Amino acid sequence: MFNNNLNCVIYLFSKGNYYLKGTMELKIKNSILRLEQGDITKQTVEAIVNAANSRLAGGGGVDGAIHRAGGPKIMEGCKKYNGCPTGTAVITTGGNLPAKYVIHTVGPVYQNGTSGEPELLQSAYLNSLKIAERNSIKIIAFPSISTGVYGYPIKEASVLALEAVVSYLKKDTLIERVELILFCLKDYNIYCSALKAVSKNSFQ
Ligand code: AR6
Repeated sequence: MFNNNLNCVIYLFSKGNYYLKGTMELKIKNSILRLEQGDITKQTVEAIVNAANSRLAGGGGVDGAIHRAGGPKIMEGCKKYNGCPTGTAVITTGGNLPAKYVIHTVGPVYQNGTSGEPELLQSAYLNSLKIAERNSIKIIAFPSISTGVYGYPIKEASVLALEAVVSYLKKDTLIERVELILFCLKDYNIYCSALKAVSKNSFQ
């Protein structure tokens, strides 16, 4: 996919097939948005984002995995904050993780989709990107926020997530690469379909 004004390109790997395990990239001005299947705790990026809860108390899912892999320094960092309201974000060390920082954000618990969840979900992505930018972080990886324990339907959440990231990268930003790390192939494929739709709507 190509657009002269925005230099929008999707590079496909894995034998040119969208639906095989692989990587999909969209170039947006000077930045790259990348989709990848994998474990976020293993990413060699400057910051990974945690799908936390508003008490920053640790938990299951990706939150549990990040605290386990990164060690107690991350919780020490969390305790310096008085929680993190839904849609906002805070930053701590990455402890023993390959990533130097963890940005903790809190997505909404899905109720019916008409209780402000879309706006709160997009705020979680946007506020994480703003904190990254304020800390001169150029490469950041997100999990699929709210689509596990918090029950957000992933087809809707993926479009909202990618719309938020694309809109951010369309502005002047020093962030060079944003990665969405999807834990399973099914989720990765859903995000690939969403990226095709979002890139079409955003760049036509
Ligand atoms: N790497 C990448 N993605 C992962 C990993 C991983 N290692 N592990 C899980 N996921 P969830 P939420 C995916 O439940 O819905 C916690 O208890 C997972 O497959 O982690 O925002 C917190 O403390 C799913 O697609 O986050 C909160 O209480 C996605 O991460 C609550 O869960 C998000 O699932 C937050 O719920």
